[in-house]
Amino acid sequence: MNKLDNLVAQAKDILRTNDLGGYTVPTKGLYPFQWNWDAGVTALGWLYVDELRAWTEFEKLFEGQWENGMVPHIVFHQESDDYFPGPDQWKVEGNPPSTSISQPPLLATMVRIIYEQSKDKELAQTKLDALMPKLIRYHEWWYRERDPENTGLVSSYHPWESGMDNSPAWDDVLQRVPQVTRPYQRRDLNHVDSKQRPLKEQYDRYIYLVDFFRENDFDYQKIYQNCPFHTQDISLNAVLQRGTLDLIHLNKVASVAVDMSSLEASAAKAEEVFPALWDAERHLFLNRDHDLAKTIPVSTSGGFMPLYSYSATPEQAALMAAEIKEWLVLGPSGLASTSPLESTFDAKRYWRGPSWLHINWMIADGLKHYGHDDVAEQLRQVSRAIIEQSGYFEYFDPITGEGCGGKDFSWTAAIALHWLL
Ligand code: 9WN
Repeated sequence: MNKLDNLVAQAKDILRTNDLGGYTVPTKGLYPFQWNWDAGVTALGWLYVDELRAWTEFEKLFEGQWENGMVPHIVFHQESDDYFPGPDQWKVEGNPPSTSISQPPLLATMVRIIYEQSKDKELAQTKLDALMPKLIRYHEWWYRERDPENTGLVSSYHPWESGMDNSPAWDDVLQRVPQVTRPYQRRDLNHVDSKQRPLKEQYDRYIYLVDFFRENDFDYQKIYQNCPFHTQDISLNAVLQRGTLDLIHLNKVASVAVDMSSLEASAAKAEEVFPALWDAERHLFLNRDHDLAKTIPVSTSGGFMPLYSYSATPEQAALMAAEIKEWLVLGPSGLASTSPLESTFDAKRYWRGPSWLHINWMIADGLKHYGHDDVAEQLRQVSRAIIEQSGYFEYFDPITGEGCGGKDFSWTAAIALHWLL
């Protein structure tokens, strides 16, 4: 087998191994359940293995959708002692059990890609038609419950909701969250070197928030008013924006078209407020601290995500493309999750430095949209080089390309099948 065939075979094997029967775990051991944005990216990989299976990934995730439309960040399809905090900590009633927070909503965009690229068009139409009402309810939930004052930006209440858990962007806001005093036992450190994971001090605050949601009966109004962690995450808002635009498009090809005026209005409102998050000196967009009503001055890869949602001006896109090229000089093995120039940069610690393949792909997709094909291709080449060098790890040291975190990782394998091989 040549090198390429070997990489393809390995990636497909990873999806099959991590398949627990209709849903794919991110990696065995470390993450034994179905995660929201992982499921979206992983479905894209299944497209190259088994189209029907790609659609099942979404259907399984939506089994966890709440009455109010929310799609949880984890759906606990079966029990496992490998992960903390599990369903006994969240205490959400429902079958299957789930968490009470969500994750960056990239499902609609992944559904669109799979719908357009699948070969079995009849299957795709049937599956799309069934998924549309669920996707619409999910997006409506974001705007209704997470932006109740119609500011144009949705709120996040937990670093886990950003999917970029220990990003230095959240450090100051997280300091306002008390540390739990009750004992608990982390399980992630049984699987991964502690130098590549969040600190205990951060976990103490993550767990406080889990208790806070439960003690506030998961009531969105109480949480909006009182949650000590309250951010407006630029990356999540960009993912939502792109998803809504894709959903509006999908409504035109679905067998039954519905009134999308409310989602159209939400997308238009977001377009109005994104410019306020642009930082003219850093050449990227910033996250926002809701309670202090100001932007958070930390440069993260999430700040480039408005490329992916088509929310930047051509001038801003050109400045971001140039900035990305500079980051790649300092960290040549994929786009660093935190700027290598930030004092908080840490090449191996999770979202404080390492590069993540699905982020590289989304940003490259945005760069292409704005005509920066050269930088998009550079991101593709460096991403390809790290899997050749290190295999399908969860994330990679952006300076050395060393694989970090969990190995045989589903979304890394999926993005490789879709974008790199
Ligand atoms: C908490 C599954 C998830 C990803 C996140 C990543 C990590 C979980 C954890 O793993 O988060 O949700 O326990 O560390 O940060 O982006 O979805 O792969």
